[in-house]
Amino acid sequence: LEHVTLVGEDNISAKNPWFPRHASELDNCNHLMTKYEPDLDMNHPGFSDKEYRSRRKQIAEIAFAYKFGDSVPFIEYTETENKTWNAVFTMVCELMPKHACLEYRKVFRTLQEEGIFTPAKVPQLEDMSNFMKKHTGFTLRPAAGLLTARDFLASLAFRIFQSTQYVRHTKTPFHTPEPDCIHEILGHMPLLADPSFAQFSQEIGLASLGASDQEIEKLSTIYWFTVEFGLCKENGDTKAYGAGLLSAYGELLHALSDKPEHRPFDPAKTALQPYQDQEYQPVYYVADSIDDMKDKFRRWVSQMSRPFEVRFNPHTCRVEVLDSV
Ligand code: NLE
Ligand code: FE2
Repeated sequence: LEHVTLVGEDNISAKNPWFPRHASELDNCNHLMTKYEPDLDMNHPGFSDKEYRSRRKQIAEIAFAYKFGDSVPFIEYTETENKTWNAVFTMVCELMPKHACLEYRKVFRTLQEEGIFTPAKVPQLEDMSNFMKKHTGFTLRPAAGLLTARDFLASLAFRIFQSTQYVRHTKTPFHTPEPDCIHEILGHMPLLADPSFAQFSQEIGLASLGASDQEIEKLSTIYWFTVEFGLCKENGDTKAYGAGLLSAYGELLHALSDKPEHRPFDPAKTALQPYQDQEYQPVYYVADSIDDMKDKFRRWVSQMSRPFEVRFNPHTCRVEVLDSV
């Protein structure tokens, strides 16, 4: 950009939806999708478990009360919750060396060495947040459940990841359709502590600010097939980098078997692929590498039709809006 002028709050066209300009405004970006709430979904493993439902409520209250700048409240996880963590963690430790991408394996080891990843206890979000902050500047804020794509993506623009804090039902340790903190911690957080992956995550967030509903749909589809369910090549082998695979061993093995279809990652096509979140995916997209995926995404996203550009100022935690002249 050669000539840019900063655009004030009022000067963005009314056609572009509101978006947060400062990280503190993420306090307003916590709208939930209710489809998987254990209270509302009869198929949820916690539907008939009163104790589980009240525990979920209790932990959701923490997220609703949270304000920007607070540290993430400590949760004393129960014996049952720690047992569920232990089952998933043990499985991931077994499969990860062979099936996870290099970037993931590297951070995973560091988390073990620092005593944050242990078999016995669900890690605290505050400890995870401090760890990520040291490596990439990403931090966490607690979320009560599955957020709308617009709210969730907006937070990434500020290098903030909205993370659930409750644990999946103990009946279904190896796969759940909704996010829970085991998925966030084992699936997402190691890669958010990788500089290149963190950069990609922020860029998809920046692209979402003020975008139309249609563009948000495309960006969340790309997010789905990369950050959640992405595969990549590594020395001729196929590895997983998607969080929904790394936190669910059943789907990890399915994804790497010859059952589903593998297609090369191509943002223009991937962005239009319909998906569902109830069952294992029938289609996965394979990138040559995480860096290659990031380059292809950048090229594709630069053609998006927003009439302004945004850039994040890390000193002020503010997103600056630039009018291209
Ligand atoms: N299926 C994943 C798991 O069980 O960890 C969660 C996916 C959330 C999109
Ligand atoms: Fe996720």
